[in-house]
Amino acid sequence: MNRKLYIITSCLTVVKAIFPETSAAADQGRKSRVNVLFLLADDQRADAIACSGNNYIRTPGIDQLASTGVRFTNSYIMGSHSAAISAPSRAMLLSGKYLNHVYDRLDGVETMPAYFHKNGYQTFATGKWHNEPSAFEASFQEGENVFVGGMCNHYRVPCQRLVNGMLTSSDTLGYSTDLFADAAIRFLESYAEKKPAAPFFCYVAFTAPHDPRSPRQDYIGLYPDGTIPPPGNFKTLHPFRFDNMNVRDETLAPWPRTPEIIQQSLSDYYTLITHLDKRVGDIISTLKAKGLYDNTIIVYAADNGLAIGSHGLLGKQNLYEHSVKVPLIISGPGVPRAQVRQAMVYLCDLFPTLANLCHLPVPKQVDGKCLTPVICGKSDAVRKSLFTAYRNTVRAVRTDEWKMIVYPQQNYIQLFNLKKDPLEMNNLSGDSANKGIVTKMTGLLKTWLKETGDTLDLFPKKILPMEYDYRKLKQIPDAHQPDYILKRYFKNVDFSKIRNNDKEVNILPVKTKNNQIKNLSE
Ligand SMILES: [Ca+2]
Repeated sequence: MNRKLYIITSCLTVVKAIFPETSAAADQGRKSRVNVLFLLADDQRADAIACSGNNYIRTPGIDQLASTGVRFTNSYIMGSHSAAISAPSRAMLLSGKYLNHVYDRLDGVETMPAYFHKNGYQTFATGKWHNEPSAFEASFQEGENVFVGGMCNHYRVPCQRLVNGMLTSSDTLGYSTDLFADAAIRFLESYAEKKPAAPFFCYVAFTAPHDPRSPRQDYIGLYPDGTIPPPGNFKTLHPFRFDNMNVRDETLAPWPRTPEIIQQSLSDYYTLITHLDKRVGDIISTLKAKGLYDNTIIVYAADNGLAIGSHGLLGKQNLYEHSVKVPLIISGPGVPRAQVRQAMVYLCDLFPTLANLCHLPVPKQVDGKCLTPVICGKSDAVRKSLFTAYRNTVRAVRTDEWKMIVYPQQNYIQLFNLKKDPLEMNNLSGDSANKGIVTKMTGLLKTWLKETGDTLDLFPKKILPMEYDYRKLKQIPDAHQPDYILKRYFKNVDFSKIRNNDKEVNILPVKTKNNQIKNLSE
């Protein structure tokens, strides 16, 4: 026995002699330790769940979760420094830090699962990991069907397993949502069988409903084309140029967008979500069947939203509400049932919140705020305004009532009254009556820039044009797109010129310890 271990053991012996612990008390102590099941969707809009008021999508599993917990209607990501939103979004979620304090780099950062493990938790993960593989290895003790990367063909997911602290290759085949749900269920069943003293932190990161929006074969047609209306803020084209109008997500349908192609996209998108919802229900059923449900906090969230026809856009590389707002539901011990909260929150608030709900010390190194007072109804808010950022091209700030989006490179401002105009259709910035509001919002924005270490110049000397020619934009499918997608959304594209007839190159390279991952996509 080494000296350090001997001292610890000796101390424990002394403590036990002074405070004898009955086995019943020990059992009770174990029972009071709360488990965490963290369910994360990829690219799911906040309004793409039925309980948000969406009358077209069917999500009974997620709705059930909301009816047993607290649903947040104003939960956000802070944004991204690159077009690959998911990597910084997850880094912020897992570190509890603001965008410019972590970017997409988790190496050397104490992540939420690592913190829980340090505090006696058994940690497990399955699904997407869009940060350094070495950070995954440092964060979890067990991992099955782990996909390291940004996106994949849902039928061709290169899965890895965590063995002895290192990610190894694995030959698993199946549809992504099922691979990850089944791995989570196997973990929960095994945990229930072994009955370990340690509570669990189980992280399940789905790749749905991220594109390719190709549903599992038997789900195709669940929402027939044309049955879901385009979003209320549908436009055929975005009205002005900003950032890169030809960014990868925007190439998934031709320009100008038509109501028909957006309706098709929504049919596929909702189908992926309903499949995901079914498997979320299966995971929660497993918790119940194994007697773990009553002692488990369940979180359901997504890493970012999506435009999918709103404002003439398809992707999440913008700061409109549909792209930065995400679903967020929390249920379990200490959380009231069937409540809705309107407080403005970030996903990075979840690290201190979950630590608090699990009776762990709130970590000191985080920027996020503990939401427990809001969850319990003791407070209405944790912040008075909320800031979002996209690359070096867009910044936004919102309050309960107003939202201002600025495009410094175009010297252009949008001002929306979110209470009267939640779809951000009516830009009021030019109205002289709103001059004071623009001044106030600009002041708030500057404060946020300072607080988050954002050095963007809001007033650059060089101003770029707002006009653009949509006919010059090009649809270029990447290697992840299966035939189902090519036939539906890339009808006029000559694949022979851009893909070298190599449609099968859609397996991402397996990464090993200390390899830097490449942001293959969003
Ligand atoms: Ca995403």
